[in-house]
Amino acid sequence: MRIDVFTIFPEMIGDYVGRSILGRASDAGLLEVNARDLRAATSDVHRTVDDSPFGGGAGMVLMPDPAFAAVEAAEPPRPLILLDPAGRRFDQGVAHELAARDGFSLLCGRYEGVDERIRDELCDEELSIGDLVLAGGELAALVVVEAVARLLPGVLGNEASTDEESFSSGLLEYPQYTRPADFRGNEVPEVLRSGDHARIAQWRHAMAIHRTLERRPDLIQRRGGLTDEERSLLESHGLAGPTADTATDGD
Ligand code: JBZ
Repeated sequence: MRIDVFTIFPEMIGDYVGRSILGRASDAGLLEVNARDLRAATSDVHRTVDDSPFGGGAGMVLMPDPAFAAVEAAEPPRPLILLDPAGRRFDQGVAHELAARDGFSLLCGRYEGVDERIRDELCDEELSIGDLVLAGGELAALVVVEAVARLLPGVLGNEASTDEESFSSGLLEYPQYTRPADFRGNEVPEVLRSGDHARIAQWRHAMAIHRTLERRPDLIQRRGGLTDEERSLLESHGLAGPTADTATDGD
């Protein structure tokens, strides 16, 4: 898979990719991430990529010419996706969509935003990683690159990514413990030290459902609510089923 990232901070992208699981994926030939400098095609002495907005107002806007020139020179894999707060929300479903392609490209906004011609005429889609305010699209781009790359066969090392297929799909993770068995008086649950793998699996499943119900009831709703089996699993572990609050939409 080839991913081109257009940015005024190409070293940020290259550094993160090189220091993470993505670096190993690149070395293994599973992934090619090209960080492309939006200043590459500028010819003025200051290598200008931003200008003040027509109509006035605070801040600066990413100019169309450097962005168009950088993209036209690279002929990047499409779709070219603008990271922007106005974009479609990026989530695991979108990560799977992108992971199914041979490649795609990301354009990182900076300043107060990008010239509208970049959005309308250069980019194919827009994505946002969430309702939070960033100074630029670079961190959002890295979120997308990592979430997609870890879905590619071979990238995680374990071929058929276990978490995507097991009972846990759509649930939060169960509690994890490592040594020591007693840390400052807080003990690891007995079941995890029992060696009874069936019982451990049941406990983990129950805890995953319980935690999701408590913290992210919206995820339970999205899976279509609890099955009868899941309800009895909770009950057999002494865990409360959904309260009146979480059993309904909250309305
Ligand atoms: C994003 C100006 O550049 C920005 C600013 C905020 C922002 C992005 C780019 S991408 N927020 C998001 O994914 O929500």
